[in-house]
Order: sequence, then structure tokens, then C-alpha cells
Amino acid sequence: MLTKLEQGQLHVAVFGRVSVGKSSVLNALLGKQAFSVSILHGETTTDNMEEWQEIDAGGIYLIDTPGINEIDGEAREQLAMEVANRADLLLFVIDSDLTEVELSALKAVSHTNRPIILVVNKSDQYNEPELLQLRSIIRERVAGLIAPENIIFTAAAPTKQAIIIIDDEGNEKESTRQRPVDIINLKSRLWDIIQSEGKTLSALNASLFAGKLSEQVARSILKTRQEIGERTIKMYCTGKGIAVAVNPIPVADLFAAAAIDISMIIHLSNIYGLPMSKTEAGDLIKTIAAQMVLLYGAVWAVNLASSALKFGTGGISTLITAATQGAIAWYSTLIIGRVTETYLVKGKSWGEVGPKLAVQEILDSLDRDSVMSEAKDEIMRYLKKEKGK
Ligand SMILES: Nc1nc2c(ncn2[C@@H]2O[C@H](COP(=O)(O)OP(=O)(O)OP(=O)(O)O)[C@@H](O)[C@H]2O)c(=O)[nH]1
Ligand SMILES: [Mg+2]
Repeated sequence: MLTKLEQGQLHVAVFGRVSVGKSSVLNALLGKQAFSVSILHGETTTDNMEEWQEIDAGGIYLIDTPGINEIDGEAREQLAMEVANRADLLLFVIDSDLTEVELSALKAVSHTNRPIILVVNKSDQYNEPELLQLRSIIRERVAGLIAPENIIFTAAAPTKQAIIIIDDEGNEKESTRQRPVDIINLKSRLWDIIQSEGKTLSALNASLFAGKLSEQVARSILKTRQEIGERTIKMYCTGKGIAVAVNPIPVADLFAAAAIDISMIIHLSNIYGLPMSKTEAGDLIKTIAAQMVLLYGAVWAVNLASSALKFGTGGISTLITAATQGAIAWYSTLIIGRVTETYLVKGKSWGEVGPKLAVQEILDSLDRDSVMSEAKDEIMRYLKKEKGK
């Protein structure tokens, strides 16, 4: 879509029931067999694109799509719909009066607000009076959806006609004659539209498309960020838990622990596309720690600075104590990580709730005991492995 906008491309796509001659119409416009045509229903299975050289301005592309209303053809129908959504101009192809399915599809695509030419193909299959009648029926059926000047009859790939030739001696001879391709009316209507509003169409559609796309992209980016964020936090929780558990020097722990949280915050801020400095990260930890004190009193601050606890017990005495301390460190890092994410998702702000509620919400969402026991198990596994070496 970006290339299209940048290069001012205009995309013209066909849309319609299987076997009405969508591919044939495009081939007739192009004057060559660019798209595969078959008597079999469902010949076209994916979207294909070909540049329409005939227009001097260039950048006009014709796009073939699979037919709608195919048995088990939901995926194709969806594809056709997607292509219709991306195209600047639609050729809705039919080959007789519209079926109910066609009419509802026409209504659906006309909601997308792009110009639609209703192409009535295979006109060679009707005689003059029939054509007149068909035109007036169709005109009435699509009143309010398609302007009369945008209903165009074509014969993209007419069949041969059986004729009787009488020679000079009066002998009758059966022969066939190729009926002429009739595409000129469609060609000239297309030229008119493209010349008068081509660039506007392309730009307008791109912005419509971009609006819808950016919403979708934003949603999926957030989801991806949350997944990566989750893994990142887990990694730092493990790292910090183990670091605290194995480090025999409490003072060093304190620094190591803070350093780990700071780098986790910096890491997360990059994942969320809002990079933070070391100082900012340090301030954020202080803010979060302060909320913990507000919520649970000073003891929590001690717990958060997990090495203080270790200091109190006089260093590692058993694996269990070490693992417990590690688990507290793990838990604190998890809180800091989750709160940091909330802060980042809101664009580096606490939003209306303020930091205290933000922290409270995270604490409420975590089951402390199960987090701690998972942490302890993981750290124990590591410690035992290390001891075994
Ligand atoms: N009589 C007549 N037959 C046509 C005309 N245009 C196409 N056909 C025939 O209709 C059949 C289907 O044509 P396609 O162009 O493959 O139709 P399509 O809509 O692309 O079909 P799918 O890709 O299967 O959805 C082929 O046998 C064509 O020869 C036409 O103007 N007159
Ligand atoms: Mg086709």
C-alpha cells in the first residue's frame, strides 16, 4: 500500500461470481492473455496483478480475483473482499441479471465507498431486444447503488457463431464466425474515471486503508510487545532470584539487584518503543518502592531490597534460605516489571489512576504464594545443579 501511494499507483480489481468472465474482461482490457481463463468454475484461485500499459500516465494495475459464491469458497471470498478493500476502483462483473448473492455482495462492496463499474459480460449471448430488456432490469435492480452510466456491457471472450454460407452456385455451407470482442465501452468509461479522479481515488483509498490498518497494527504490536515483555520479565526474575540466592555478599547483592531491575526497565522501555535512561529507570523503581511502602508499610521496602533480608539472617546458611531470599527478589522484580509495563502502555504515565492504584492493581493480579513457590522451585533447581558440579 505504501509503494502504491508513493508511486501514485491506481489499482483496478475485478469482483464477481465464479466464471462470469472476470479474468477474460481483464485480458480483453490488456489485449493479451495475462490471466488464466477456463470454462471450469474456480479457475482463478488467488489475486494476480498486471500493469495496464495502455494509459500513458502509467501506474494503473489490473487485479484479478477468485470468484465469490464458490462451494467451500469462504477463504477465496474473503480474499476477494480483501482485494476489493485495497482497490481504488472495482469492476463488478456479472453475466445476466443479478442473483441474490451478487446483489448482496454488490451492496457489501458499495459500502466501501469506492467507485464501482457494473460490467455485464457475455453480451454476445443475447440478441438486441434481450439486451435492451436486460439493461432496463439491471438498471432498476441496482438503482441507488450504481449510476446508469456505470453499467457497461461487454463481450470479453465471445463464442464463435454458427453461420450458413451460400456460395455462387447456391450451395449452403455451414461455417463459424468469430464474434468481435466488445470491450471499448468499458475501456473508455475507465479512462474517463481515471483521468478525472484517478489520483484522488488512489490517495483517498490509501488513507482510508491506512486508518483501518493502523488500528489493526497497533493491536497486534501491543500483543507482541506484551508477549515479549512477559518473557523478558521472566528472564530478569530468574536472573535476579538466582543472583540474590547465590551471592554471599549482601552489599553487592543490593547493587546487583538494583542493577538487574534497572536493566530490565530499560529493556522493557525499548520493547515498548519508549526508551528510558538509567536515571529514569532508577526513579521509576523508587516510585514503585514508595507505593509499596504506602500500601504495605516499611517492611515491604525491606523485602523489596531483598538483600536486606539476607543481611538480617547473616548470609546463606542453607539452600532453602537462599532460595527464599531469591524468591522474594524474584517477586519484587516481577512487580517492578509488571508495573513498568502498565506505565509504558499508558505512554510513560500513570494515567488517571496514579502510581498507587497502578501498583495495587498489579499486586491484586498476582497470586503471591504461587509466584513465590514457582520462583523457589526454579531457584532450588539451579542451586542444586550448581552444588552438584
Ligand atoms: N460467450 C462468452 N463467454 C465468455 C465471455 N467472457 C468469458 N467467457 C467464458 O466464460 C468462461 C469463464 O471465464 P473466466 O474469465 O475464466 O471467468 P472468471 O470469472 O475469471 O472465472 P473464475 O476465475 O473461475 O472465477 C470461459 O470459458 C470464457 O471463455 C464472453 O464475453 N462471452
Ligand atoms: Mg478468473
